[in-house]
Amino acid sequence: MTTKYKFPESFFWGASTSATQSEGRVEGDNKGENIWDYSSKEYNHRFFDGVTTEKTSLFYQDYKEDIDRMADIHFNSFRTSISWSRLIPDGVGEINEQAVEFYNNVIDNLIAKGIEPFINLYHFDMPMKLQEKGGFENREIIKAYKSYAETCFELFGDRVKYWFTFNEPMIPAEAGYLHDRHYPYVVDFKRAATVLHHTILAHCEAVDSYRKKGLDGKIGIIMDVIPVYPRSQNSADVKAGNMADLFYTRSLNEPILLGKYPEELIDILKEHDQLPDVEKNDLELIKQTAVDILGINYYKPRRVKAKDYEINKNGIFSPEWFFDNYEMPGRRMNTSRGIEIYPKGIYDIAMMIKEKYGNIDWFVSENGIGIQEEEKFIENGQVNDEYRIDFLKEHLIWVKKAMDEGSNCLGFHMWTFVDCWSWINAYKNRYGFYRLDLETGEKTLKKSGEWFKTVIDKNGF
Ligand code: BGP
Repeated sequence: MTTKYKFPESFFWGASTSATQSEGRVEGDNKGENIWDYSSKEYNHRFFDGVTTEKTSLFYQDYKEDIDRMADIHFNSFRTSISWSRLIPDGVGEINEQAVEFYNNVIDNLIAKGIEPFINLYHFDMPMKLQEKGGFENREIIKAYKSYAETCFELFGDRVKYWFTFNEPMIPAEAGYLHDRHYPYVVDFKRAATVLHHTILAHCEAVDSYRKKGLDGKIGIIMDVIPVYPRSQNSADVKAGNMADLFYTRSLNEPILLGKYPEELIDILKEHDQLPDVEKNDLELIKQTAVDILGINYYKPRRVKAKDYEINKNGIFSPEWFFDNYEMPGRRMNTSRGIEIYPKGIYDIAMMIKEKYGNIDWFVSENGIGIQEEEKFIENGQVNDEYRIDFLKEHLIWVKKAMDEGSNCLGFHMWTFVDCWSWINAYKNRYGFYRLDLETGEKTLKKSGEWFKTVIDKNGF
């Protein structure tokens, strides 16, 4: 069969996961608690079927076999994160030697199998001890994060060549401090803005530390640079779209990728008394910091319309004062996850990166489809997930088109490798190339995993 969509020889193929979602905990591992260990226990009703972080996918104990499983389907790269609270149980201070050994083993095993480790430092998982002191709301966190990042560079920087400071830094601010989805379940825009500002500064400090160490590798960040689609070209809809873009995308992309907060945002926040405290050197630091590589997580587009009703502006300030989310009639849905499927979005992102953000090197760091009750699709012991193959094909075709038009896309990582635990949804929706049997811990390759192997072998399909 001919390969219609051919990717470059050097293309990164693999999958991504995160520490908290995959490692699990075993007795005596000396891991410190993080906000997910805590909230999945204390706010158990908020998690699907009440599943906590205790057992998540068992990567801590199965890492050797799991890396063999990756090699079996010919991955040449894999992203996971380091768990801050595993490495430094109190967030600052003493290092957990068992964690050092674990991460060394993971990195060494990956390299031995020809799989490039992509290591992320923070995937939503604040150590509980630091959350108790205010987490990202407390400016002190910048120092703590910088020191944690430096510890990681020192311990693993000789072998890890691709580092990432944060995964989707907007989420902890937005879900944890504005929309009541993640712990600490605060609803307060100014506090969310403070969290975001401190996160950006922590990112800048870590990049700076990495550069100063003169290590031979690249450092970047993983974000969702979501394209916004207004309902229509009516000026009210377009304006609503611009506001959604300003608050949820440009507020983060521009400081990280252009070195500057958007002026319009500052003006609006000033007008509504929502500006976080900004110290003298903060803006200079943001201006000086540039990344080498960008990871893009893409799941869904953002559709927006003008507000149906004027709202009472005496309440808690919110970006949703300026727009309504829009459910486009006839949109194609992933009903398990309740989100729209729109493969062209990945192409639009690539073009946005090309046009607005200097065509920086990037890769798809997450893309995938979560399906509830996936056991329904088991045939002869294997999940026959044709829908996942179709989903990946469609997205890859758009990635390829963007590359043909000059986008510097370096690879594609599927979310995820083995079905993993998720924030809020726990094990409700399955995303993996391998199915995890929650009862037995057994991991079996799905049809999509077999298909992905053929794609890697041919560098295309
Ligand atoms: C991304 C996160 C991942 C993963 C994924 C799927 O935003 O970076 O950690 O969870 O979404 O999300 P969910 O499992 O909630 O459907």
